[in-house]
Order: sequence, then C-alpha cells, then structure tokens
Amino acid sequence: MKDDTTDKIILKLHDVDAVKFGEFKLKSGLMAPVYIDLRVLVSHPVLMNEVSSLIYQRVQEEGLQFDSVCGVPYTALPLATIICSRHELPMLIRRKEAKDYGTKRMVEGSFREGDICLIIEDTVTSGLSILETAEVLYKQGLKVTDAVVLMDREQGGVEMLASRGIKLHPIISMFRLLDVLLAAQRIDGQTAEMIRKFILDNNTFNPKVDNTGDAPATKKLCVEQTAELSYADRAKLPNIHPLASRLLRIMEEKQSNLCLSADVTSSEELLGLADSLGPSICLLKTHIDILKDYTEAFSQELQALAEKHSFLIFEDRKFADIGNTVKHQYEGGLYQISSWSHVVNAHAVPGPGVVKGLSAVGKPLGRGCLLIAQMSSQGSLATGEYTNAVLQMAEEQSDFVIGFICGSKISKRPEFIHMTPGVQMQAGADKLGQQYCSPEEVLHTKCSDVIIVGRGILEAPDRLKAAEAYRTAGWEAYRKRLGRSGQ
Ligand code: S5P
Repeated sequence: MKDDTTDKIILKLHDVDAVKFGEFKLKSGLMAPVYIDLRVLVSHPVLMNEVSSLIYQRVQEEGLQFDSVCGVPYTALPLATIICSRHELPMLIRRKEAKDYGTKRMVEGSFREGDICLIIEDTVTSGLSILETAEVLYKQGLKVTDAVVLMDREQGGVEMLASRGIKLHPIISMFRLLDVLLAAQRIDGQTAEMIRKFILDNNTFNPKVDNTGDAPATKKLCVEQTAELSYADRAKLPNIHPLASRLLRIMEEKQSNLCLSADVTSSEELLGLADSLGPSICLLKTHIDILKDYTEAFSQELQALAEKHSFLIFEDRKFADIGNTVKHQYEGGLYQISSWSHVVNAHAVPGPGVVKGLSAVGKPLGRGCLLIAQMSSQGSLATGEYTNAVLQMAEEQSDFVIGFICGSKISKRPEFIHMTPGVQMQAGADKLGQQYCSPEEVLHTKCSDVIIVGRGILEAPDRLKAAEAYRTAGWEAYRKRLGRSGQ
C-alpha cells in the first residue's frame, strides 16, 4: 500500500470531520483529546469508496484467506458491503440489537461450520467490538483468524486481539495520523505531543487481567479491572455471604469449579452419580421435579452424600413468582426444597419481591440464591438492560443473593459467584436451542467461576472419566486466568 495514498486519506478524513480534536468521552468512559468518527463516511461516497479500496488492498497485500467477510456493525457495515459487492465476496451480517435476539438469527447469510470469516472494522481502541463480533461468529461455528481496521488508536487493540488468536491489520495508526496532520499544519506540535502522551498513558490492554470491557452488563468478557483474587482469597472477604465462602473454600480444596447438572429421572441413578462423581465436583445441581420417584428419604441420602464428599446441593428451581408464592414453593409442597438444598435460583422478572420471599425462608437456614442474569439458550431475552437490572437487584439483596447464572462474569464484586451453564468440551448447540461453550472459554475468556455441565458428562461412555476431564479443564482454565498455570 502506498503511504501517500494513506496520507491523502488521512487529510480527507480530517476534511470531513471524521477526526476531531477537543474533549470526548469514549465508550469506555475515558475522556480523550481526539475522537475518530467514521460514521460520517456514508455522506461522502467518493471517500467511502477510497477507504474501501484501501481496506481491500490491505487484505490482498496480506494474502488473507477467508470464506466470507463481516463488517462490525454499524460503521464498518457499508465498508464491508462495498468491498464484497465490488470484489464479489460472500458477506455475513452480524445482528446487533438485543431486541432482535429473540426472534431473529444473530448472523445473516449462508455459511458452513468451520468457515473462516474476515472481520472488517472502522476504528479500534481496545479491540472489544471486534471480539464481540467474533464471539457471535464463533457461536455459529465460524472461525475468525484476521481482522482489518482502518484506524487503530494504538491503545492495546492489536495486543488484546492477538491474545485471543485474532491478528489485527491496521491501516492508519494514531501516531501516523498525528504526523500527517502536523506536517500539513492541521494541528500544532503541542496538540500532537499531548495526544501522543495520552495514547501512551492509556493503553487498555493488560495481559495479566482481562480488562477489555466497557459496559458490564452487555459485554461478554471479564469485567475485572483490578488484580484477580483466588477462590481462597475471595472466601475470606469480610462481606462475603457465609455460604458463598463455604463454596469457594470447597472449590479451592477440591480444585474443582465443576457443578454437575444431574438431570436424571430416577433417584437411584441420581444418588449413584452423587456418590461416584461427588469427589470431582463442588456443586451438584438437581431438577427435583423431573424425578419420577422422589421421597423424603432420597433428600436425606443426598444430603449425607453432600457431607461425605463435600459438595453443595443446588436445586435449579428457577423461581419466578411473587414473593408470597415463592415462599410457599420454596418451603412447602412435596419437595420442601429449603430443607435440603443449599442453593436455589430465581428469575428477576417479578422484581425484588421474589428474592424477599425466598430470603424470608432461606436466610434463617443459611441458604443462598443465584439470580438468573443471562441464559445459555438461543434467543434468550435476558440480555442488556435486563441483565443490568438483575445485577442491581443482587447488590441490593446481597445478604441472600450469592451470585448469578450467567454467560460470563457480569459483576466486579468478588463476593458474587458466577455460574455458567451450556458447557461442553466442544462448542456447539443441541436441537432445542441450548448453546455450548468450552470450559476454557467460560472460565478463562469469560471469567465465570463455575461451569455447570449436564449432558457433557451424563452422555459420556464413562461418566467419572468425563467429570474428571471437565474438572481438570475447568481448574486449568481458572489457574491460567490467575496467571499461575503450571505452578
Ligand atoms: O441458562 C441456563 C440456565 C440453566 S440453570 N441454561 C441452562 O442450561 N441451565 C441448566 O443447566 C439447564 O436447566 C440444565 O439443567 C443444565 C444444562 O444441561 P446440559 O445438559 O445442556 O449441560
């Protein structure tokens, strides 16, 4: 690519106000002295074509291999469209709106599992937007190896994406942009120097912790900004719920962040699982209402096995009614859940009353509750603002809420435990909308704390061997996250 072509484009971008100097709030909340707004390109078709050509030249120069192209919505979408139309390349569209999630596909276009998709982006700061798009594509079985970006703010995006296996190819770097604008006397030396300093002082990538994120509730990556605490350290936090502390201690002692989802229908089989897999797990999750032969004696035996093998019991009842009703459902009826289950979970749909009702029964017994902040099933409506509201509800009732059912870490408070279902060794899906991520992705990339595994273990030829494989994979991913793997 000729440097002077790039330099001319820099000046033209400045002409159309796509590069602005002043005080700007970035997506991350950070105040920045320079802002790149390539959204204006759509009003300048000649420049739009030139930029598209520049991107495609880069793709060719690098000899990138791919089956389709996806522009990160929205700004890069028309750029990808022009490139794909002009060069007759297949394109994919990633949907962005949460409200569309329930009814529409997340990726539009035709593709096959294993296809490589090239991502095109207009501007990169941390690289998070590219990663979010890549994650949506991964979920569909696509691969992402490379991404091309017009403007790189040089604040850690290249490094962050490299750490996630994506090679970023920037066309214009912030330092180059400053040099060109300075040489053309569009900015003065003082401004250029101040911005250079800002860029160097504000690198968003810290390889030790995953600090790539912005809005906690919508992103799928770790929200941890400070040093990661171990399970053992978190168990000792002054404000931690005693049950959360107990679970974290069990996890550390047994080197297990594995919750077995014991979705079987006979009590004999369930007790057999609890006894044989008990040493490998920190938590055993039940759906008590799928048992065909529940008796009180069963719940007593299960509790004895929980004591014997040191795991907690989690009845996945997903309470979702008004406070007064859930109180009865939790305490009474056939199952008397509160009498034997250490942990239960609830949907936040009814509002805080659901937690209040459960807490009235469970708190005096030392029980704890998980709020369902996100779900693993395709088309789940528990996203965005809903997830934010769940987070808020948990914070307001942290004397009973010990954490979340979620796809990735959503709260910065180390007292909360994040548990993630939809886990199998191979990413994929079942026929009824369940979506799977690997233990490594859940615990390392998404920084959750506990993997919930059902059929990955239950349908394996050797359940014990499979449980051990999940325990080991989960533990290694957690250690890697702490930056202590191999120690
Ligand atoms: O979002 C969710 C929440 C839960 S608790 N998605 C889920 O799959 N679960 C539960 O986790 C689900 O009810 C089932 O018991 C388990 C996943 O089972 P698997 O066989 O798909 O691993």
